[in-house]
Amino acid sequence: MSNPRAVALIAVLLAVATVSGCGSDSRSKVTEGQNVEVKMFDASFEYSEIRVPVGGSVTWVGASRLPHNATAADGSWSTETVFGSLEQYDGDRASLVFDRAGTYVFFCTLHGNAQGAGMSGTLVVGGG
Ligand SMILES: [Cu+2]
Repeated sequence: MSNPRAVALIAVLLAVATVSGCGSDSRSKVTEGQNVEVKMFDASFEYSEIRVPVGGSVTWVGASRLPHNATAADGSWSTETVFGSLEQYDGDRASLVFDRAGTYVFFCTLHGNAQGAGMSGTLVVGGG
């Protein structure tokens, strides 16, 4: 037996599920602005993609009981340079200003790696 209305409803539900799940996984969150703040949770950054203009800043905020940091995969910047340590705990803040356009993979040296696995993300400075 086949109920046409039930079949149509299921088709609609499948379409909604497909659209909402399309393109990026649930971890993919983007923030953009002149001065943005990014929390460092346990084993993930609040945003997986951060976009600032040239001259913009990112403030990295510890938001967990574990220590974290943000470090460029190419070694060009790290929260360590302003915070003095790779271990930012809950409430610890480190602000970096980015004066050079580029796309940087960043990661937490304690919970991710330079290949973009684990606790990591992408920073786009001056992206068009
Ligand atoms: Cu970490």
